[in-house]
Amino acid sequence: MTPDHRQDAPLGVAVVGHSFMGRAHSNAWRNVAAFYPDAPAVRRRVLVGRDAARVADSAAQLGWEEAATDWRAVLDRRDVDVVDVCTPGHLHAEVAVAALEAGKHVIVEKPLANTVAEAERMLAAARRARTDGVRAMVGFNYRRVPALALARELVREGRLGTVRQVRVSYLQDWLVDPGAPMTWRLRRERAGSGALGDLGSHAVDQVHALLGEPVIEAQGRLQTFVTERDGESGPEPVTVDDAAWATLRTRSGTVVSLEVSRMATGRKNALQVEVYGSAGSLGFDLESLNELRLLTAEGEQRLQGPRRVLVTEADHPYLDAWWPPGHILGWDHTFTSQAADFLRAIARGQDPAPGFEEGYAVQQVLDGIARSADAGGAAVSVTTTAPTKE
Ligand code: SOE
Repeated sequence: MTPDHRQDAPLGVAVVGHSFMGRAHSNAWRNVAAFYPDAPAVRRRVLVGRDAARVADSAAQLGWEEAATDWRAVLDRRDVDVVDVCTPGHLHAEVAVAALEAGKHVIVEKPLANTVAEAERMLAAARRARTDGVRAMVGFNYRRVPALALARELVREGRLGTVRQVRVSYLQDWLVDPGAPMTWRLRRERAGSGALGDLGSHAVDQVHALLGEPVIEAQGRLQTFVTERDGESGPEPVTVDDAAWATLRTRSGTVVSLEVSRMATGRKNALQVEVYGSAGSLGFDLESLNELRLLTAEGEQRLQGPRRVLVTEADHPYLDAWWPPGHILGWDHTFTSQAADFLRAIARGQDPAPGFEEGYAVQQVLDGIARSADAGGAAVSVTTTAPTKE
């Protein structure tokens, strides 16, 4: 039985960053105790941002006890046990490494880092901290979509037979308009890459999670369709990709076709996954996130065909925490379930999944895709195992 940790002192949480992801994570920290009462209790101690007035407003609106502007000072606080990094990518390594060195459990929004070198430093810090019981996790929240968690179970149980092909795409359209303004997400020094890191990281993590084996080879292509956008003081160069394509090969020989874009007109938030095996197939689309399309070759051939499984039963992953069958979940629930899994891992003294090892592996694949694109699409080897020396 899951132990009840409610009698222990609540864990103090700090979130660094209060834009889109900071809000999504704040919502999770607010709801986690109500829906996952077996997880350790939390206190929402402090929300951190650069602008004192704006972060104070956000903290009040989102229900934080305090607001602060200096994340380093927050790391000195004894009443903060968990640091949740929701900043733009260029700050992930600095904040996460310092937080781990201060003995805080750390969760970092995806992608883990902007570069492999940063990811390596973060992983080394997480490994050192692990020896003191400090835990580190990457926020690949789509692992907590019940339908995708079920898909993973089915693949791992061998229900689809030998998996030969995977198609994974993540399509959005918020950059279709060339008049859409410049943001940090379009600056290499802030974001590391464009659609590749932002959306491709989720796609690659799903491949690793579903198949349970690493990608070992990549061929890639990157495209920037609109090369200049209006910034605060005039036009600025866009220094990241708008879209990326890749063919990946996993260790056992599964071939993956990957496509990500922020310029796919009409696609709002379409993470689509299709897995084709020798005995069946499945399909998922985040825009209908409670559904899995499943084909298992059972019974008479003339009656076979893909069927829609509504993944809302109490024995589907994560559903016992939420609503009765058919009362569907949304995008925000994944963050609450993620927070619950992180807290339980802390309480049990176990490493959460995905940890920094898995975040590092994704970073290596993204780097392989970019290296291949630089080399005109040539196949490049990808090593997803982190170096053991620190
Ligand atoms: C923006 O493209 C974004 O918010 C990503 O950064 C998230 O990870 C994804 O869940 C939704 O889209």
